[in-house]
Amino acid sequence: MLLNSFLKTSYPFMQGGMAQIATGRFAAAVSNAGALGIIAAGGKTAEQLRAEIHTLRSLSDKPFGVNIMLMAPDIENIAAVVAEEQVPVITTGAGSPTAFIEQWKNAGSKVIPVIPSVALALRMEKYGADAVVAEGTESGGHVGELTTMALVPQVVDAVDIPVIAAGGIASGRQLCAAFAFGAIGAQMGTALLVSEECPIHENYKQMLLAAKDTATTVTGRAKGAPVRIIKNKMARTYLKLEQETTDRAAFEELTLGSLRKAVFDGDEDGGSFMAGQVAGQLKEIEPLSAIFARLMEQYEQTREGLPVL
Ligand code: TUI
Repeated sequence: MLLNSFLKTSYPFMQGGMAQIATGRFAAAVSNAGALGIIAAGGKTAEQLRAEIHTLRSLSDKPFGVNIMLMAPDIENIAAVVAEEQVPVITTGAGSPTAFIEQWKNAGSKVIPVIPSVALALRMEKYGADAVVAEGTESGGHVGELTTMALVPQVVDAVDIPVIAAGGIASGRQLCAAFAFGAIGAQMGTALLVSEECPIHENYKQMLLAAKDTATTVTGRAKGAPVRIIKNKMARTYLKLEQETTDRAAFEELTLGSLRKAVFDGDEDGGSFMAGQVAGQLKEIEPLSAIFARLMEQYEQTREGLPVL
């Protein structure tokens, strides 16, 4: 079964979490354009999250999801809100959601943890996850070690639940590769940052359009909180800071704080501009509908052009 049948969307795409960026309004736009829009709970209080869910429901009657950032300090209350609101799809990141899966499934949600390894995929399957997103280190934000190319086929071989590919997907060719790896569809984040609908500061969009293939770096690897961001003054400061700070929570707060500077203020020196390695591919700002239509067209062309051996 492909992701569009699994999620009841038009396209086999879902949106990545994207803390501070993916509001109810943005997620509604993604869902209305035919993919699965996802509200990011990261950086929000439980009641702020509830308000975003209500905003989305006032703007779209399509399926949607909420992404739960598991390092959040108020995680118990956030987990309770998505259960109370009977959110159709719940994705999780930056940790293991095993403590919440049963609660969410009892509320009728599909639970789709985002994982960076086979071991975590197997654990999620055992605890009742409906599918997993296997996310390669090409992604923006909090990342694992393995590339999408190495990770996705190994996860597909290891589990019996559906696998969605993420990390390094922003074109129809990459979507085609995701299917070749055995995934049922793709999760995308970075590719959607340059949509007209995406509510990030204009400077953030311009940095993405100017980015080259090598524009991103990973901060925090040594401290167990690796985060891929665009190389700027902030990134260089971080790489230095992580040698001095050991407190993971302090690091997360700093990251989310500087993420706000990027998203809302467009602070090119002080902001933490999370982006995946596909940033170098992004060439223009388009409506979401045009991004999705282009991906499908490129996918068809790629498929037809594959060599028959
Ligand atoms: O979660 C993401 N991407 C994110 S979360 C985020 S907000 C944040 N910012 C700074 C510091 C921390 C969080 C920005 N981008 N992607 C999914 C993902 N999950 N990638 C890696 C993981 C992951 C890591 C460890 C999943 C599970 C895990 O489990 C460890 C364990 O065994 O508990």
